[in-house]
Amino acid sequence: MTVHNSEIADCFEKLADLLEIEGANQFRVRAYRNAAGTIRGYPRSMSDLLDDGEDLSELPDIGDDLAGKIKTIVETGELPLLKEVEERTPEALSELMMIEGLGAKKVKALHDALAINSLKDLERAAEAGEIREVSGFGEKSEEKIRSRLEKYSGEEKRTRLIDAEEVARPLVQYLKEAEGLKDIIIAGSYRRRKETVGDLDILVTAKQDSSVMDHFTSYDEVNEIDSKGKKRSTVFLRSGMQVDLRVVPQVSFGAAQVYFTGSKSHNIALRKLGIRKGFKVNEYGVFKDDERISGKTEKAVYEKLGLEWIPPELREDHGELEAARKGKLPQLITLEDIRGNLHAHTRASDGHNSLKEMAEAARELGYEYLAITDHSQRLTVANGLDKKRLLAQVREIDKLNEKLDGIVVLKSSEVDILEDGSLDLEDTVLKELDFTVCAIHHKFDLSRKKQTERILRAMDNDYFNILAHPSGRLINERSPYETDLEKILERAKERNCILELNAQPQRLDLTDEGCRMARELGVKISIATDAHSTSDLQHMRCGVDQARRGWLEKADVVNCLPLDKLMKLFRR
Ligand code: DGT
Ligand code: CA
Ligand code: CA
Repeated sequence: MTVHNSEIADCFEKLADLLEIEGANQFRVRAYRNAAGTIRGYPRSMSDLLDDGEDLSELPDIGDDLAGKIKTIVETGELPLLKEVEERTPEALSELMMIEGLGAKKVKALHDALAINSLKDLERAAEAGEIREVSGFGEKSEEKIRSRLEKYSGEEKRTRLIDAEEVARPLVQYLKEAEGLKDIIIAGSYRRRKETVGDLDILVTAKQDSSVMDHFTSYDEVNEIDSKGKKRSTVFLRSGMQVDLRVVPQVSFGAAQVYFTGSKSHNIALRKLGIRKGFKVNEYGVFKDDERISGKTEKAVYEKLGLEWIPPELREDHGELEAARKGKLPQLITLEDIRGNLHAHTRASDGHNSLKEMAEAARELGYEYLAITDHSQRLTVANGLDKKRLLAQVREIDKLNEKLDGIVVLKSSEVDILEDGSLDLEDTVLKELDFTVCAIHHKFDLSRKKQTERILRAMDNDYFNILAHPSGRLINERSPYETDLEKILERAKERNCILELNAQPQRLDLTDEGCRMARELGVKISIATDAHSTSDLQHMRCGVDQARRGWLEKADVVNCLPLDKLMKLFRR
């Protein structure tokens, strides 16, 4: 059994939640949360690092104590401290914190006043109108809780792509060891690089007498075998993830890849196109009068239908068939097109590494430039930089650039957009920067009209360059704040502003649809990692995946530009 990073992170997050509900020291709570953040999304698994004898206390935000706890979880699958805390404080309380608007204090208040210990209790109390009676709550907040509970329970549980990768990679590794296995591919939404996946759809080809099905169902992460057959089996893994494995004939491998990569609406459009041409299209091939005329490779299947091969990220029936027919598919951006990163933090605010460490790590990735965008003063929780500290950092970057070869560090700031749309730093400071990254970090619940106006007004500032994480959503955690994206894009176009596609795996903000809108309106995008540590710089690939789903080409993305061209773009 391998313990995944996401499980360790979940463990620490739960511990942080419960400790916070108990009213524990804020620093202690934050230490567990930060550690969870480092571990989730870390490019290598903690269990591998330990196997290689690495010192975990050298990871950002992990001290000796936490390193020891990680080791315990990896070795035993549990954390004794969490068990201990769970005995005092009902475990389900941490789930209540998943309801938007319920922080630790409110959860504790509800627990103390109404003995609410679970989502069920909360639902019952909200229905009975008891919540409004608790001090700190009112009719309005009760109503909010009720509607959010409804939304929460109605949501199907989907796994973030990065967490799915962590489950999928070792499974594929394992399956490859099966006797007689030939090809293997993960199809479905995973291959389309959707930001969340419902389940994994794995396709294999194998020799006649292959033991791949037995091998699959005896994987030690399998929790439950839902069905097992010669051609298809479905299991549930310990992580809760459903996995479908299909063994398909070699002659149909291409057709099966097309079919099971989907999306369903793409498949339906293909089938309709086939019918118009007198063909039957299914997971076994393309057929004319019951004779298979194609199916071995994806390319051959598309070709028979008069189409160029379509990249999986585009297979959503959003016009890709027509583009493929006319030979006008976009030349989708790739990770290799990226020349730099325009959003990164250092230890000066809430990052983990020094300026120099970040710059060297970016150089290691082959980048020409890295922008340091520590928070502006208002964000005290993130140790934001006031005017004096920012200007000192500017001088420090100038000095570093003189010494450093092979990469240029850009001077920037993640400037808070205040409620009235003004920026958190004066123009006299902003003019010392190469460009700005501006973002909303508070007052998420303004009306759509007010929130939109706030952003439009911010863009009127001549020093505004990039709108960071434009919707503020956190996948599976926080809904986007409400805005009129079209209006924002139109103003961005007018004012020469850029929108960010934040590549943090839990943000991926803009959405794929937002990217498409931006491209259509001619607004440029910055794909940026918002890195808080050197390892976070690796998340660029997650942003590129999302950009590809949004039809973006190299020319749409500002950090594909060489530095001189980029700097011209920033001058407004
Ligand atoms: P997910 O798992 O919810 O993230 O989304 P998918 O796209 O992976 O969907 P899934 O796992 O239900 O099925 C995998 C693929 O199989 C899907 O993308 C397209 C194909 N497929 C499934 N059901 C149908 C169907 O009823 N009609 C057609 N034409 N294709 C289907
Ligand atoms: Ca799927
Ligand atoms: Ca499936």
